[in-house]
Amino acid sequence: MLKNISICVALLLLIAGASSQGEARSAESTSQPNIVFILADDMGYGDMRALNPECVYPTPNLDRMVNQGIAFTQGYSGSSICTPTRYGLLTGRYCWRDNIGLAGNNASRFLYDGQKTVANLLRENGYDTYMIGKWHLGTSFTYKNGEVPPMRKGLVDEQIDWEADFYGGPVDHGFDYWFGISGSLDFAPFVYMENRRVTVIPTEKMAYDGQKHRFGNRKGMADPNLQPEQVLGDFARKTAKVIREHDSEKPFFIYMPLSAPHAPVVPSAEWLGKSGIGKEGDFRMEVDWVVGEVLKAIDEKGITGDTLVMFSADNGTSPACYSKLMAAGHDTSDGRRGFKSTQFEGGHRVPFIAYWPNEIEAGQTTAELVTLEDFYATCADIIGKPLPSEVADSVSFLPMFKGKKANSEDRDVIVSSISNQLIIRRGRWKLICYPEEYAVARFSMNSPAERDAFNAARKAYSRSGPDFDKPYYENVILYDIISDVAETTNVAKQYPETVSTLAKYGLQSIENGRSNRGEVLPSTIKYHQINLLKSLTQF
Ligand SMILES: [Ca+2]
Repeated sequence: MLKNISICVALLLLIAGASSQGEARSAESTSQPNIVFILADDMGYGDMRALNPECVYPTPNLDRMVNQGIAFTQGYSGSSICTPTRYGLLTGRYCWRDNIGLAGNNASRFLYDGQKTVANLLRENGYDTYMIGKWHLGTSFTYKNGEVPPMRKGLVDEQIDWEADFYGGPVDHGFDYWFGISGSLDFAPFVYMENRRVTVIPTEKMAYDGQKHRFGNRKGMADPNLQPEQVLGDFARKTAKVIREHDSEKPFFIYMPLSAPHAPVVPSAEWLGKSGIGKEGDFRMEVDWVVGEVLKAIDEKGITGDTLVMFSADNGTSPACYSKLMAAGHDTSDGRRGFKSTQFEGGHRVPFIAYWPNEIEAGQTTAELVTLEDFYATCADIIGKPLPSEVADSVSFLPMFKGKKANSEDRDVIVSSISNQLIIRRGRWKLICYPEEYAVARFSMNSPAERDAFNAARKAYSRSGPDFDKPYYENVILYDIISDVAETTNVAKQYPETVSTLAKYGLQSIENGRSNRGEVLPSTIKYHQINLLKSLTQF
C-alpha cells in the first residue's frame, strides 16, 4: 500500500515536473509581430559592450538592443559548433537527439525531405518568410546524370550540374525566399545561392596548395568575381532591402544567419583598423554595423514597435580568433572558460538578446536557462498556436519578456559539444559527460602538436567510450557553474547524488524522446553516452 502511494506521489511529481517543462502555454494570442532573427557565426559572450563592459571596441547597435530590450545571461546554443546549433534553432530539437554532426565541404542536405522548421510554422500561420545568409544544413545539388545524391554526404564538384535545381535548402524547409551561401564562408561552393539555384555558375577551382586561397583552405568551386570581404555587407544590404520593400498585409519572418565573424576573417575596407586590436575585432564591429543596418531599415519602415528582433550566435569564438583576441587584451569569452567546439561555457554560452519595444520592458536581464531551441516554442506562443509534437526540446521564453519566469523554476537544458558529448544544466550544476583529461587538453591546445594529440584522443574516446573500470568521477566533470563561473574545479567526486540526479534527467530526456511536455516519442539514438548515464544513476 505504502509502495503504491509512493508510486502515485512519484507519478504526480513527474506529471507536475513535465508540465512545468511545458511548451507554449500563454493565453491565446492573435499577435503577429514581424520577427527577425540575426545569428552571428562564432561570436563570444564578451563580444559586445552591453554584456561585457570591458569589451575593447564599441558596439552601439547591439547595445541599443540590450539596453532597450532583454538580455538572457544564461542563453545557450544547442551545440558548440555550427551545423548542430542551426538544426536545433530551426527544428526545436536537440541536435544530439538526431545525431547531427557538421555539414562539411560541399555537403548535401541534412534535413529529411519534408522536415518542418519554425519557418513552416510561421508561414502556415500567415507570415512571409525570408532567409538571408548562411544555411549550413547542406544543399543537394543534382548530378549531371540526373541523380540527387544521398543525405549528409560530400558532393563531387565534377559531377554537379550547376544549372539544375538543388534540394534540401531553405525553400524546401519553410522559407518563401533565400539568398545566401551554403555553408560557412570557408566551405565550398563559394558562390551565392538564391532559392534553388546558384546566382552565377562557379568556374574557378579553388585548392589549398600550402597557401590559403581567398576563402580559406578547403577545395571547391567558386564564382571568380565573389570576394569574401563583400559577403557580410551584401547580407546587410539585402536584408535591409527586403524590409524596405516588404509590401504585404502579412507580417514577415526574416532569418539572418551571418557569415561573420567566422573565418575567413575579412572585414570590409571601411572597417579595417577600426577596433585597434586587429581584424578579428574589426570584423566584430562590422557585425554590430550589420545589426544597425537592419534596425535602421525597421525604423525607417515605421514598424519598430511591432517587430521582434533577436540576436545570438551559433557558438563561441573559434580557437584561432580566441588566441588572437585574448593576446590583444579582449576577453571574447568574458571570463568563461574555453571557446568554440569545447564543452566549456566559452563554447556554448552565447549572446542571447531580444528587442521588441511594444512588448519587452526595456533594460531587463534574466538568468533563466534558455537555449536557441526555445525560439520555436516562443514563436508558437507569440502567435498563439500549439507546438507540433516533434518539436521535442523547445520551451517558450515569451513570459520572460514581461519579467516573469518561464514555465519552470528549474528549466533544465542539455546541450552538446563537438562529437555530440552531452552537457546537462540544472540549477547551479553543469554535468559534462566527458572525461576531464580530454576536455582539459582541448583548452590548452594552442600548438599543432597539442591539437593533433587532442584530436587523436577524442577519436579514440569516440570509438572506445568511457572506461567503466575507472571511478565514475573520472568519466565526467561536474561544475557548480554559479560559484565557479570559470569552470576550474571538478566536484563530481564530492557530489555523487547530484551527478546521479542529472544523469537520470538526461536518461529520461533520451528515453522519452523529448525534454518538454508532450507525447513520448521514439528514441533512436544509440551511443555510449547512454551507458555512461546509466552507470551514473546508481547513487
Ligand atoms: Ca559557428
